[in-house]
Amino acid sequence: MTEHSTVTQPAAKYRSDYRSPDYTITDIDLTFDLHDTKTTVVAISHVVRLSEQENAELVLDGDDLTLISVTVDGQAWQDYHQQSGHLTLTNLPADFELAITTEINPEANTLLEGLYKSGGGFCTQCEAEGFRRITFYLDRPDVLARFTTKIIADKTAFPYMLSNGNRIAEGELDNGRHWVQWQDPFPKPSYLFALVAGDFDVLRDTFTTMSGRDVALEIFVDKGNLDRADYAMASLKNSMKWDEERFGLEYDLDIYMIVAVDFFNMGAMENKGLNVFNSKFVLANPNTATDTDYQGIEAVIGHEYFHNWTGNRVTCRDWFQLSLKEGLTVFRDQEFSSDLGSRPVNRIANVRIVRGPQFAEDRGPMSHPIRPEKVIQMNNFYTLTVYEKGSEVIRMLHTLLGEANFQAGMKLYFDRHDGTAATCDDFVQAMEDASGVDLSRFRRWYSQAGTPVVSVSTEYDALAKSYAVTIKQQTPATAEQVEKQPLHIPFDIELYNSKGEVIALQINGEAVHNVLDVKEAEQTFVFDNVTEQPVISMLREFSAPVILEYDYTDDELIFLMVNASNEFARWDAGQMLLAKYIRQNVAQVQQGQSVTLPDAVIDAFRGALLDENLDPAFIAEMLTLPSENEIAGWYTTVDVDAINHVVGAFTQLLASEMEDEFSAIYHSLTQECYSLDHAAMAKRALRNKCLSYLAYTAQGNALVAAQYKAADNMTDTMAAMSAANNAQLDCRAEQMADFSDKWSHDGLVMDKWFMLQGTNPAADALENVRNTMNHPTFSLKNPNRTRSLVAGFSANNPVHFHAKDGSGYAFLTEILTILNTSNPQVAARLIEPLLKLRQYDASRQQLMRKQLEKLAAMDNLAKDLFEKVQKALDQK
Ligand code: B3K
Ligand code: ZN
Repeated sequence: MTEHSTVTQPAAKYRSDYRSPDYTITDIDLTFDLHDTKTTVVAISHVVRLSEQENAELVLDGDDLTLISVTVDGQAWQDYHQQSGHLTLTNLPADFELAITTEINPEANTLLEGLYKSGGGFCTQCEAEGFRRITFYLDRPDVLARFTTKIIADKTAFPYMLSNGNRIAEGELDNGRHWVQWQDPFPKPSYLFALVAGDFDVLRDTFTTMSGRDVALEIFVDKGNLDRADYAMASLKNSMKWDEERFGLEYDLDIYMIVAVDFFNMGAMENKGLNVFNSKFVLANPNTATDTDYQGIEAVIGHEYFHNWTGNRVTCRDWFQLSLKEGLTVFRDQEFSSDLGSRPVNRIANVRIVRGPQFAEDRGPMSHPIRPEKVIQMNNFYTLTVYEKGSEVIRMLHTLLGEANFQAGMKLYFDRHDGTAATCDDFVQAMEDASGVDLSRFRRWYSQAGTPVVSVSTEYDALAKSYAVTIKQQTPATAEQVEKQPLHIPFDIELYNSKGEVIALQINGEAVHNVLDVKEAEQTFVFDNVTEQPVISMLREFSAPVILEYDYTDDELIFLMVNASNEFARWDAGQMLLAKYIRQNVAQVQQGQSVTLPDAVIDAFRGALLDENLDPAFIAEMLTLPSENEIAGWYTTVDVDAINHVVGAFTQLLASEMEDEFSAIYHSLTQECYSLDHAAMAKRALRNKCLSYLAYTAQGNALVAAQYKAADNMTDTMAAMSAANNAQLDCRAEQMADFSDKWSHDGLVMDKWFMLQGTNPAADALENVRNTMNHPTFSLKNPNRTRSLVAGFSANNPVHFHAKDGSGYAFLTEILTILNTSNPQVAARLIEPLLKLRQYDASRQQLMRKQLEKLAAMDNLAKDLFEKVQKALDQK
């Protein structure tokens, strides 16, 4: 850690302080002479003054750099000074060539930001502000330059040397080194720069675009991993085709490269023409990857590809606008997965994330609008709010405008902003102008933080044959924003008669759309010609990221589970029914009473399990209880033990009451041969869901042990291991030992095993986690390993993380103290569960506070942690 990345009182930046730059850089020519510990970077930029002030200073960003020389128009330049992350040049001409030579140490770069070593190779990560760790530069997204990059390295160790754009020249040097030069014709901000050098196996293919151009596709993986790259390649081709068909968007370079690396702080990075990926989102074959892994690969490959238009061709003016590219690109990747696979199952998975961790973020000290107002460390704002809620905001626009108007808005957005750095307002304006839909109140979604609560009451008037629906909205105060205003909420409803038929909606005799425009704090809609008391389905498709409150009877929910016209609404009714009884039983358990569930509720789930008209993957979702973390979010003060007890008891109750059905379906879904199509995945999903319940019955151990032994794919292997882990079956120990023997050489596969250790429900879970840190495959230097084991425990094992003696909190703090120096970005992710102290009882709060104060007292606390620790400690 250097003085540049740790500061005691880091400064905040505010969205309202945006100023256009005084200078811009139109072209940059980079030369990298790569060496592990001393890489020389020569950056020759064409700088143009934009400011009218002739004496404007040029303030370049730079972190952790050794400055060797500065010249202006070929002359050594003396008028500069270097200070806390900046190189400031003065007395400059209006238009000049700036040459800067710096030295960096990639091997010592454990932050994995800037240029670093991953395994034997070099790679870069520049978003958000990593380019300043490579050279002094205007490291802000509204400075767009054409990049030319020359790379020099040892020929044997680094046969492949890659950068953005097209390869324009290459050659040999006499000292065993070689060079290559790349040119990217598209002006781009520095965060999209990438460089990779190493020795790889390469999977090659081509894609012919809609206008008939051939694009070379290349996926670079570690040697020996070629048999794990096919699915990524297929996903890439599917993405390219889908973006042409659904959005009319064609790829623009002649080559698209993806490099898989083992050391990476997040999922992947959309660098122009040269994506760098966490190997987790590239490498898969049936022996190493589960169906969930495959789905993740498809989504992330799609996501990064879609950024080429939403992010790269049109980028962000400043980092406060991050959701402009991320919310929109998440929306696009969700649509991609939904168009290729099951729309309801994808929607359910996405909604679980919003209702679980995103709503939790809204309640916590880091709560912020999708377009934040104040930032200390930008990397801290790559959040579920910016990404997932950001995508929900785009989805609401799509719901309000419809596909045709939405696509017209996209087209107008590209017509206006292609090749530039834009704002969220620019995007909404294009949508408004193209559709004619008034979005004035809708814009508040960009500036207001928190989760709105929508409470509904209904009244049926048999005499007037009218049905009144009163909708109230209110957003509770959040950490840094107390005042809230009503939002424009698209509220999708349907009414059913007792036969389960849809009642056409009309108001004053006129047909109305099923998406109601809710804009006021309170609004009543009176539907007429309703000839019997209807059952209402609301917030269909989760049409807005809000909490719905309505007093449904059990009968109504059971009715909707069977009769709602779309699968999402049927699932949601099931979830509401479960929620009702989970809440009731948590209260019972707190009173020392036992857990009960009415037969009618069990029968409703039995009905879903046995419904042959339903997609098996959807049935598996119906039978999935909300997570303990999601349930925790329903309470002001969370009782982790009672919640855990109720979830466990419900699982056992459903298992024993429905054992015969689970068993019959489990055996009927045995697959003769493994395949990766959606139908086969769906069957595995339901079969393994049955196993997860059967694990709690008398036949559990035998069944789970047999599945582990017979499994010919990682999905079935992991399903058996998770079942054994969750139900603490006798076969667990043997399976864990066998798996570790078999896969210790492969960190990516072992992550699944580390995750099981982290989430182990056993009483001695923490001791096991500590022992597991000594496993030869484990390393705190690797973000994937760290997340699997440590976050497996701290984020996904609430009962043990929140142990009453505070041991879980103390453990996390030990890890954070180490990562604070080596990789603060990963530390800042891991600290999340500790920030939510306000949601726990007084004694736990005190223990959590003690750990946060310990961190706050560190004299080298990284600004990544500083920002979060301070917010948590400040929260009222
Ligand atoms: N844009 C990157 C995320 C960069 C995170 C920087 N800390 C990946 C993505 O969202 O596609
Ligand atoms: Zn993204």
